[in-house]
Amino acid sequence: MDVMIVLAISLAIYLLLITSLRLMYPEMHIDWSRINLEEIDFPPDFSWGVATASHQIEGNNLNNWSEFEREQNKERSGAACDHWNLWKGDHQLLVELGVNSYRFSIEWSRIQPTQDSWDEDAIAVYSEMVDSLIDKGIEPVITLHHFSHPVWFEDLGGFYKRSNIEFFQKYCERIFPYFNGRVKKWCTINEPEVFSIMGYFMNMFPPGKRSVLKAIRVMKNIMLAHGQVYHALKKTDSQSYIGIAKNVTIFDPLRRWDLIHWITSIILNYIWNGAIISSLKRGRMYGTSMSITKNSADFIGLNYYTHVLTSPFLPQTTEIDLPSRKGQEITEFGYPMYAEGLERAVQMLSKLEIPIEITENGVADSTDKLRPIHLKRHLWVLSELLSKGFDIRSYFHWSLMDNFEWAEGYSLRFGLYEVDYDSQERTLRNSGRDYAEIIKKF
Ligand code: IFM
Repeated sequence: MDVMIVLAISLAIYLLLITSLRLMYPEMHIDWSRINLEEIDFPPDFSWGVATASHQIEGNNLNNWSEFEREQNKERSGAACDHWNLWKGDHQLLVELGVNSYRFSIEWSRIQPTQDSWDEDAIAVYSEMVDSLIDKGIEPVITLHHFSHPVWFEDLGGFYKRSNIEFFQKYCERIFPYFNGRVKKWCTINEPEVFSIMGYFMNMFPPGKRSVLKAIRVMKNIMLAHGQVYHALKKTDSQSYIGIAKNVTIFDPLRRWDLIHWITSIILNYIWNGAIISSLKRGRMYGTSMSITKNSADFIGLNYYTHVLTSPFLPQTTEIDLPSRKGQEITEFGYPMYAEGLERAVQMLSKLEIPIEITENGVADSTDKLRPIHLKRHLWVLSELLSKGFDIRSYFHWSLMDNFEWAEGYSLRFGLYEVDYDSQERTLRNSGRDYAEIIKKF
């Protein structure tokens, strides 16, 4: 055959393939200048909340993270927001915002500091926190594992070793009855994909490894841990409402006419999102059958922040500015503000056919220039999704106040309240005022 004909046919096939991909996976962008962000509507039973995590706010925890900070000479979490001592005042901040829901995590390393000891005083403090929230008409939502765990568990190999899952399960089974009855909504694990990829592939989280295979193994184990804990706790109380908080980052091809960019984005979407959805829906993940994870969630928590434009040159760290589309605002985390992605993330998770809780959404913005618009755009998208009939029950803003942002330390500020780490003073930001106004309307 003539070389020209072969080339023409190849080009036609290539174009057909790219066109089909572009049609199948459109990258939605809204012309925000045409949108009235005040036009939103939420049902009266919608839950309005904020979220935090123990290691990021409590201060002076001794766990896998504090060890990692020391070993890698990273910024220390130290006193953090000293929430362990100041929590009563922080609960007042929740009242000031007018939220009716609060998602926080309880720190395994405080409750079970060594393999054989249980700190009843620590449990009593968390118990007091739960009572204080309920007294204020705020629903407590507890996360059982939010990136941090005891040093002894890490020393045994953490979630890298499948046989260690039982330690986590035993801990959850022991702690659950203290709160059950007062706490209905539980998240087993926060962001299984972030935990495994950052810790075992990106070397940004403990234990600081760089291996794809290890990351995949940990992701499978942590999903098994979720499944086991889910079933164990449901056996204790079938009325409890238990899910997992999944970070959905959408991977879009940087150049939408480049097949290699498409292939990269499809692979990354599977590793980050598809594999976990498949474990919950089909009980299969990376070719492994894990029946315990099938239908192991009463709701799916969505932590939504951004999309990542991919090419084969994958970043090896989060400490860089990622590519963005023309006109997109870049947040202080280096990724773009992309509220449209919230709709795509909800569509993705709606395949699970269970209620969706927006367990996190927010922005790193030390000057609060972007946060008000960031908040309003995401709530506008949410309101549209509700009007289209998606079963979304709550919105938890990340975060109540500035806190320790893991590998990024204190440089990134996600709070509706600004924290002065020297005086531990909290100051409401304008975005916090906006959020309170919106909550009041509904
Ligand atoms: O601070 C984190 C949180 O711990 C998990 N989800 C993303 C947040 C902001 O990066």
